Amino acid sequence: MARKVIVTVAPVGSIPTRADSPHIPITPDEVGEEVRRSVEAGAAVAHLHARDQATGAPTSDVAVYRSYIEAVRSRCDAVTQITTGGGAVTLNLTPGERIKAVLDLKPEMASLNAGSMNFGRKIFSNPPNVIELFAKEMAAAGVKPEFEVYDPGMIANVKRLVIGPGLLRGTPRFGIVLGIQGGIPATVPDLQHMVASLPAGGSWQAIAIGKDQIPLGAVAAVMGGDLRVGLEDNLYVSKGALARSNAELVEKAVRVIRDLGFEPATPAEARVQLGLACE
Ligand code: KMH
Ligand code: ZN
Repeated sequence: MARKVIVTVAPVGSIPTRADSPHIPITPDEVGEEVRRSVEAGAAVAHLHARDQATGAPTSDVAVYRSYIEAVRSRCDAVTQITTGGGAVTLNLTPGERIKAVLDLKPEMASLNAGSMNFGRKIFSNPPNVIELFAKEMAAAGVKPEFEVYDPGMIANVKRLVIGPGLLRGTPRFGIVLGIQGGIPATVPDLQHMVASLPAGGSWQAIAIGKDQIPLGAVAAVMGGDLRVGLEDNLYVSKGALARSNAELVEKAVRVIRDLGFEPATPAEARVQLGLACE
C-alpha cells in the first residue's frame, strides 16, 4: 500500500501582503474556504497565522485566531495548528503574547521555534527560557508542538531543552525550514544532514521557502518525511505565475507525490500518524 504523506497547508503567514499577491486570504471566510479547498485537494493540517481584519497586517488578536479556527472547523476536519512564531519577527511580541491564542483556544498543534537566528534582516528571538516555557505550557494545555528548526543547532536545542528534561508528551514532530536567509539553505544535502540529526521515533516535514517548496517537499516524501506548502512561504505555482490559491499549490504537491508513488494522508490518518488520535 502506498505510504501516506501528510501535506500541511500554510495559507497566510505573517509576511506576504496583498501587494505581493492578491490571493492571500485574510477574512475568516477566505481562510476557511482556502483550507477547505486545500483539504479537498489532499492537505491534512492547516498552519494558521492571524491578520488584522482592517489592515491585513499580522496580529496576535485571539478573536481573529478564534474566527479562523471556527471557519476551518465548520467547513472541514483539518488538523489545526497555530503559530507561536510569526509575530515574533514582524510584531516584536512578548512570549506571553505569542502563546496566548494557543492557551486560550487549545488547537491540536502549535509551532514551537527551537532557536534564535537572523531572519532576513531581522532577529528571530527564541532563547532557551522561551523554548522551555512554550514546551511546558503546550504540554500542560494538551497541544502538540511542532518544532520548527532552521539549522542543526536547533535540533540539538530540542533534544537538550525539551526531550531530555521530559517536557514533551508523545513523539516529536519537526518542521525542517530550509531557505530562510539566516537559516540552513534549501538544498538536498542540507535536508539530508538535518534529517540525520533528528532524534529517533518522531516525524518531520520539509518547509522549503519560495521556488524550492514543492521540489524539496518531493525529496522529503522520498526520504520518508512530509511536506508543507502554501502562500505563507511561497507565492508562485511556477516561474513567474502567482498561485491563484493555496489549493493550487496543494494540488501540484499532491500530483507530484502521487507520481512518486505516495498518497496524501487524510486528516484522520494524519491524526493517527501525529499521535493526536488512536487508530
Ligand atoms: N514561515 C516559516 C518559515 C511559525 O509560524 O512558527 C516559519 C514558520 C514558523 O511557519
Ligand atoms: Zn508560520
